Amino acid sequence: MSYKVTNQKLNRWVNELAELCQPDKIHWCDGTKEEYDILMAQMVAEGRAIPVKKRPNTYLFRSDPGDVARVESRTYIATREQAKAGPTNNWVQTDELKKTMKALYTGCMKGRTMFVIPFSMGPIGSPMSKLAVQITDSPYVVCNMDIMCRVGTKVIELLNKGEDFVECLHSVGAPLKTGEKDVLWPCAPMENKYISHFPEENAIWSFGSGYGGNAILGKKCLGLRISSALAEREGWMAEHMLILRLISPEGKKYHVAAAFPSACGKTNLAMIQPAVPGWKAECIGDDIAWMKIGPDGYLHAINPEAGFFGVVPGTSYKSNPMAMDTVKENTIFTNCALTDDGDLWWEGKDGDKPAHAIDWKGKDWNPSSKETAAHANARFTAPAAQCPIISPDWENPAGVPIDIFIFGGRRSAVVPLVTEAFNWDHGVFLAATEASEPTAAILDNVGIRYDPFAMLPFCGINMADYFQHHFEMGDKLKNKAPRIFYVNWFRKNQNGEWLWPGFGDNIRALIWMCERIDGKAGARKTPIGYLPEEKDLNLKGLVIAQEKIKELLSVDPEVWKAEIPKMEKFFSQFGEHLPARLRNQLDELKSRLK
Ligand code: O2Y
Ligand code: MN
Repeated sequence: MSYKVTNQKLNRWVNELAELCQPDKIHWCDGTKEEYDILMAQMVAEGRAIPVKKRPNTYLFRSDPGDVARVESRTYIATREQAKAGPTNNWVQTDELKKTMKALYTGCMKGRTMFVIPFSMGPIGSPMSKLAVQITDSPYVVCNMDIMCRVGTKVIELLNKGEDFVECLHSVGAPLKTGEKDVLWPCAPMENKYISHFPEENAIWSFGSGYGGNAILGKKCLGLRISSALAEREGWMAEHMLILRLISPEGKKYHVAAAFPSACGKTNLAMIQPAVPGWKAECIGDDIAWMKIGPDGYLHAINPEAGFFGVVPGTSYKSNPMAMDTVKENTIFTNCALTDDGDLWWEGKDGDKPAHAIDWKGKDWNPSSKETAAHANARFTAPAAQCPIISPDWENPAGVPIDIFIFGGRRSAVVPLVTEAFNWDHGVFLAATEASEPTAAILDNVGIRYDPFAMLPFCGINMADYFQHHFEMGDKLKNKAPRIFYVNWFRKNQNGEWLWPGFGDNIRALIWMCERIDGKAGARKTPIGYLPEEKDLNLKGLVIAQEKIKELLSVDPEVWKAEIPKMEKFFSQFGEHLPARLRNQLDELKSRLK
């Protein structure tokens, strides 16, 4: 250990867990480049990491085929009473889950090293940040955490001054017998995977998976599930939102926080290249926003993460040139294909398919292969600082003041391009009824999944309490609250063609939002909110048929009436717990549609 730890709670916790998990060694991480390089070199020597020749300091990992994504069915919120977790979470009583998991953790690190990772979510020392310590037996996780969080001795200095920390325990759940040869990607079978959260104790216990959000505990586990509980208790907001700064041709800055369910282009919007000349965008975060009311009364946001853990397939110079440039070096790729010339390939990358590659399972692949070369959830882990449009304020400890909240989903029909909420309560209702069509569906209109605030898999408290918390935040913010909008980039015409070009042209909807804030843009009142007329949108330079714009901005009350029973059914699961203000919003929508 290159530092002294005087935080007694931390020493006690690590000792207790060493006794339980029985690792061969304990390694206290310092987060330095030297440490990262040594761990990577070891993983290369063991055959776990493959250096990607064409990208400096970049490595490819291949996971176990049964350990490729977050597993919602194995993700738990454990509280003393079920009502605290609510109907949308997998609940297990705290003591019961601890008993089950302690049995699994007993001896689980035999033959392995226990790494202790002190880290900060958010700039170290910011009043909006949180300290945490992750214990893990995966060097792959250590290297990912190094990129995704702020790891190191500065965190230890704060802990030694007595600051508290969130306890994050992780094991791949694959102990080694004496002399047993390790597999390349150790993990436990599905029935032994547990991604467990104890929001009443600020603790995370993850077992059996080495992948992504299951193992990089700063991300969804702490960044959203534990933090949504902390935020409710402490009066702030932990949201599944990108943070973006837009700069108008006149140099005025607008800050946007946007929440979308998966596969709605969140990372693309976070790194947008505006198609309207004169407008610029800077990226502050692509996935999580922590927001507090500042001394000025406005809502200030920080990105608690230090890196991007982005989906690789579909990323290209057309869809997201800034992400492509971000991952040119110093990046960890997981489950992509390796080309014969020492680069990576994935479905949706620019250019021709390679004639031959090694797929994500390590097998020969060619364009006639039945399976994809990269896994659909293949990921890159890259430092945020490498993004060419990262904002100079992305690590500002005071955060940035948020002007605009955006919600949205992927809907081939019904939902217009952009809508403005009538007021905060109506905005909470729009967010609470955020919904998307499953992308795997080939046929349109096969059904929608409600994903309120894009938080369904990430809310560590009863979702009804989470809604109520948002109403109360609005009460505190009063006229300084962000204005709330809802977007749908994915509407199609009757022939199944996209109506809107998306990507850089999404700036046109964002410009309307900025102009609404400044009182410069018009709108018409509809039963579902304020919508722009064609003349209110900046469509200069966009070649688009007028009937497409008309359809994108249309609201059919009959079609919307058919949405009401679906919303009622979704809300009904919360019973009496549903905030009255949400019920009122639904009633008001009904009467506006009459
Ligand atoms: O698949 C995983 O392990 C992680 S899921 C994820 C990763 C980065 C950002 N967002 C998500 C998500 O599911 O929202
Ligand atoms: Mn996400």
